[in-house]
Amino acid sequence: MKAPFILHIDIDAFFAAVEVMLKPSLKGKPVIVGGMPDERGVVCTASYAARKFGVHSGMALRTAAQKCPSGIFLRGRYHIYSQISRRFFDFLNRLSPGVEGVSIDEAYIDLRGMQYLYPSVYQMAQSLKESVEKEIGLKVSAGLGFSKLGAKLATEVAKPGGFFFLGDERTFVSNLTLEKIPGIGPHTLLILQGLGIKRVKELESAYPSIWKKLIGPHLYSSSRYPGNTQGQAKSCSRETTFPEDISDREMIMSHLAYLVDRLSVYLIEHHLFSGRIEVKVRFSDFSTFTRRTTLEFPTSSYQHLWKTSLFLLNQLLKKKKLALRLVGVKVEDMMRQRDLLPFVCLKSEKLSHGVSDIRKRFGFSSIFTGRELFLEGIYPVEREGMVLKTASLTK
Ligand code: TTP
Ligand code: MG
Repeated sequence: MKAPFILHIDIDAFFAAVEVMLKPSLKGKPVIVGGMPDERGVVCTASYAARKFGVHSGMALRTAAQKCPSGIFLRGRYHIYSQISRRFFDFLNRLSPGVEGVSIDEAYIDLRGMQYLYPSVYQMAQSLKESVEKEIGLKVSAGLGFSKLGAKLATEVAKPGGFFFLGDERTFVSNLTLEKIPGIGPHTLLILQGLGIKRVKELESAYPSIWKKLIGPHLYSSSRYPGNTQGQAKSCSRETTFPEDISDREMIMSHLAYLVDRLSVYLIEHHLFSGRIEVKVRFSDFSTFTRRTTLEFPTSSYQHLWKTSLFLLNQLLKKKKLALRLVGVKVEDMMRQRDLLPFVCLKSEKLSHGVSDIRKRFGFSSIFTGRELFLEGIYPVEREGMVLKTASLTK
């Protein structure tokens, strides 16, 4: 089958684009989502108009304000972004049985078998891109490829708003620097750079066996097709930078409890169970540590996730005697309910599902744990949750 059958789609400037859709007077303006210019915390995303000033995701809000004094800063409304993300994935899942979610606004779609409905695979890809845009009301970029890597790299070329096909993926990839290749971590990168290797083609000629291991599978193995994960992300995380550094352990625990609660709701809503959990802390000197563990059994229950996160947090807090700047939590190794029937009757699992049903009817904030209530005095409480300083929905 010698045709490019993998489509990668990524929503342009996602959070900022949603804000513009909801308030069209922001169109073409430098919109920066993440918080106010004088606040701590980082930019979640910026509109393309703001990017022209050098603003990007992850940049400190204060730096963004210096670079772009005319920026329109917004805190972000995460429940709206997740609703739109759900619509995006529901739509993709109706198009193809092979959809692999990469993050909140990004997915691979397996087009095999659908080509008979269109005059060519290119027209099919373009037409699907347009139908996604129509469905969600936002511009997306799309890349067509023989492999997931090729499709994703094509999307990067297509951004913003375009559609692209690399053609000869192997040649394109061989000209890239190594850090562009997913799966080559900082450690490997450092070793290879130490050997004087910067580009993929240098690796291929000097160490063909390493090239075969690191790059080959991306381009040629059967795993180059999107897995049938029905739009399910491989991991999901929630983190927040505090308005001020916190040394009070109870208060740190309350923040973590809230983030764990949000993750539990995410898992329940998506009929997923998590096999692993990771807690992250950043101390006031910006040093960052993470600790992860395999859960006793896959779960979506708040109680189980919380118990393990608290254990990990306590270990992390021993690292330094400093106040904390950020706390975060991530669930990984997610699996679907149907693979786990023996576990789903557990009492705490049922309790979390019950809480989730109440929240569906009356809003997230209709029910909180006692520990979460500590946060009420600090953050505004809206129907769909508390408005933390930076509740980023990361990959
Ligand atoms: P991206 O797809 O990486 O970025 P984007 O959609 O804003 O812009 P583009 O794809 O056009 O380059 O991430 C999707 C959303 O995830 C983004 O709108 C905001 C959120 N996000 C964070 O909250 N923190 C981050 O560090 C990143 C990279 C993204
Ligand atoms: Mg995007």
